[in-house]
Amino acid sequence: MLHKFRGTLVGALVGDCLGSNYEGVVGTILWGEVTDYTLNRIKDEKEPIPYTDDTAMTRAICKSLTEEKKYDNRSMAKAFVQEFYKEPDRGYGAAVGTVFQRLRDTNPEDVTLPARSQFDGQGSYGNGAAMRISPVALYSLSSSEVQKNAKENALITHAHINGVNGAILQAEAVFRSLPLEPPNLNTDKFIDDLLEVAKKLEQEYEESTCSEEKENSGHVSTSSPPKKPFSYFKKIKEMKELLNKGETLKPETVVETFGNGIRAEEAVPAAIFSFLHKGRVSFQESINYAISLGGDTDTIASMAGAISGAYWGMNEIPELWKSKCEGVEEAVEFANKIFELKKERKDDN
Ligand code: F2R
Ligand code: MG
Ligand code: MG
Ligand code: MG
Repeated sequence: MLHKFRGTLVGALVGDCLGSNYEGVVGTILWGEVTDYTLNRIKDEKEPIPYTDDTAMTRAICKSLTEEKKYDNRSMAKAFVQEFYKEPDRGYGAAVGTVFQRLRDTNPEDVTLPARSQFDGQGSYGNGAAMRISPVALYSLSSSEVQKNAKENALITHAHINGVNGAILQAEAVFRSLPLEPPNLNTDKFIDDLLEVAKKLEQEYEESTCSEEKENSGHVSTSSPPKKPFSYFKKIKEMKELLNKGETLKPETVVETFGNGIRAEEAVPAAIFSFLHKGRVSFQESINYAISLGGDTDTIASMAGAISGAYWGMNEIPELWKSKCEGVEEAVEFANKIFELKKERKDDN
């Protein structure tokens, strides 16, 4: 199992580093261009290929977990703030810096407060919570713990339900890949499990907004939750249909179906799809494929890399990528520590 913990964190890291070369490219990218970069041109890189905010925040989660030896949201918020002010130029989202500034300057008792005031009280729907969440999947002992910790973690920066649910589903995808034995991936089962999670999340949200409306009737509401959240359930169902068509899928069709943007509702399904469609072939294919979708390439490749790395394990990640990307050693060290921590937690239970 240790090689799968390492695979998860190093998989997320190499996806970020390699994908960042193309972040923001509009439209899909030719397969030959992607593979020429990831398998040939990077051989000439003299300096390590730098990681971006995706990895900086993943490392902050690892740091908090391994120092506290438990999940603690105040410590998580502190780790994000420290990491951001240490290296603010790692390519963070435009709005998330304001959250870190308010966390640092006001030190609120409730660390989710600054994020909740963004975007007229709706919060950010960016993919920044999902992109960093893989260590939470490694640390957690059960699916319900994955969901609880991922939600708490997301809320530090992303109050929008679509940002939160995206993080939960990404964490679940990593968690559910860990025990699988490659190469015979049962994609239908994998999707059905995620469908169940998405359905429950959407039902819970509907129930909570209904009871909030009842409580607020006659009062002026201070926040404005989105009335109809994005349905990850429907999108994952489309994923199943697309995969079962058995045709060669044009990347354009895939981008039309899922999108490839900075919104969690686009990037998370695109990453899960990249794993299910190409990740069953090899780790390498899932990264190259995720990048070829264009758009938010570092983040989609990083999330696909975390899921695929959890499935294939460290040994299946190309040596070239492990030797060229910045921060591989630290990712391995964090994986080792979280592995030990989880073992201790299992023994105590
Ligand atoms: N920021 C980037 N890429 C831009 C270019 C970086 C360049 N390489 C450089 O170095 O300068 N990438 C990173 O950001 C994404 C994660 O973003 P996150 O953490 O979710 O940030 P934020 O600011 O919360 O949300 C992103 C933007 O989405 C829009 N937005 C979010 N919620 C909204 C809402 N409710 N209403 C309207 N707009 C909303 C805003 O424009 C936010 O700034 C990853 O791709 C990571 O790699
Ligand atoms: Mg980034
Ligand atoms: Mg990105
Ligand atoms: Mg380093």
